[in-house]
Amino acid sequence: MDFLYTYETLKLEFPLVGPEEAKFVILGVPFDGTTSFKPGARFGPTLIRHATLNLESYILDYDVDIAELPIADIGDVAVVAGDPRKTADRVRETVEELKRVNPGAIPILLGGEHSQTLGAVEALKPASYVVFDAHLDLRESYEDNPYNHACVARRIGELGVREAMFGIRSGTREEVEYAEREGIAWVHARDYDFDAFVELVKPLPEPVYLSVDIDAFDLSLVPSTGTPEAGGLKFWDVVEAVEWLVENKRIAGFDIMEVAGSGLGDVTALTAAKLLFHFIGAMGKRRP
Ligand SMILES: [Mn+2]
Repeated sequence: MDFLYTYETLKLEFPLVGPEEAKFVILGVPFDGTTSFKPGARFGPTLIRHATLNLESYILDYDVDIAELPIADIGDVAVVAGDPRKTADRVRETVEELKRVNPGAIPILLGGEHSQTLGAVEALKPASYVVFDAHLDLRESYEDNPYNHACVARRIGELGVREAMFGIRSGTREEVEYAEREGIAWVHARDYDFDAFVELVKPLPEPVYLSVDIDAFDLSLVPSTGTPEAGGLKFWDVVEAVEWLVENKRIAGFDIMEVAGSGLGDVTALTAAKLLFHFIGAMGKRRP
């Protein structure tokens, strides 16, 4: 099938199926129009796909070969340069198109600015939003734009979606007060552990949209990202949380965002690719 706003690009190298029959559908969002600090997120989707060439499709942790799972790659969204709202509209329409032909598909966004998660959440209407991020992203507006990457969690909360955030180590006093007023739960990266994750996520209503802003990880794992912050999470901490989530909650969609970089073999993209394979592998292992 053809999507209105996507185009062909580098794809995962193992056998893929069409979006109509896929369980997992990859969509690149090469947008970095409101990046505040370090540019390059427009290269994230391509760099992540390229980084997967370095990985075995067999995930030995789970005894699952993800090359045997029905995965589609529908290419990248044609972005509207500099306009996060119009680009997120295209993400929303693409995900809506996908869900019309294949309601059971799980969209997986590879980004690209975190602002674009909003489009997928609008399309999927999940009950809850679980996010790993260094930043609260709860600003009303930033640089005169309410659809700036620094506002994405605020916009998602306004849709009536319950939110829980992990790996946080950056925000303004206003954002902290807003979270408290609205009952938005968040865990500082310094206080993060598996028990804290399960305690907050267990009561959340399903389905859950899971978003990983790659800057949640420690800087050593993700040097190329739009707004890097020292003091982040370990790789296996996030994988363990993802495993619990896919085992215990219905998943509406997943994304890995804010991967930047300028060259093949980028460390940040390698971290993202490994996480991508673990998400799909853990989903594949999950009991039906
Ligand atoms: Mn962030």
